[in-house]
Amino acid sequence: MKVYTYWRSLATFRVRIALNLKGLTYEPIEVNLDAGDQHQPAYKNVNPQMVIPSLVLDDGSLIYQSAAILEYLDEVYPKPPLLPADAKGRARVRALSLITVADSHPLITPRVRNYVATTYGLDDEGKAGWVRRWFAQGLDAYEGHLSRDAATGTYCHGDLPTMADLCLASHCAGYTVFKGTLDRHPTVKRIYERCMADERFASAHPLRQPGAPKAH
Ligand SMILES: N[C@@H](CCC(=O)N[C@@H](CS)C(=O)NCC(=O)O)C(=O)O
Repeated sequence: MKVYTYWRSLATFRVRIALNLKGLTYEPIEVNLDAGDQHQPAYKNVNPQMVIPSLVLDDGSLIYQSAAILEYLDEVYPKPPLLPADAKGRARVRALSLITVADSHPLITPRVRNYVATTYGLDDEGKAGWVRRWFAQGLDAYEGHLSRDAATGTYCHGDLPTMADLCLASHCAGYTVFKGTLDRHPTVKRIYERCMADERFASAHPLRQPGAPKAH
């Protein structure tokens, strides 16, 4: 299978972790978001939404949207599972995942932050402030849920990583790349540190990908 990827893409970070957890190999194909490659016909023909990640299976089928890709991988390669066995647990893990996938991350993607910067005249620090503001609001939501729920364990849901941890890791990685700190979010911080101590998460981190800056 092929994965259209770029070092800084947080949605692709989620997918890279899942592929690592499942022990799957893939061919990475770079889409340089900073150069605008996502808008070129070569990629638009693959994914008309012009966003990454895209997963292309060996039979040529396209799977897109990171959450759909994670669920596809989990159904086809069930071990280790990314979702709990019970319906209530699955609802909780999906809900935690959607805090970043549906609510926070869409506000900070390059197309949105560049539009806001151009329209309202933000400089680089203004753009970073916009990004941190929405990530921080998502972190408040994560901390509120994770710190009070009995289902929270070593990871977001119990003592094994689930889809929620992949999403939380992408959220925290984005926040810290934009110079945010997790000091106000101790439960999130504990879980994120646990995730990143695992090489399957750590090696998928944006700053460990080819093309990433040495110091960011
Ligand atoms: N909801 C989508 C978001 C995809 C997305 O916006 N990806 C970003 C990179 S993380 C992208 O390709 N952005 C291109 C742009 O904003 O122009 C998913 O989870 O896959």
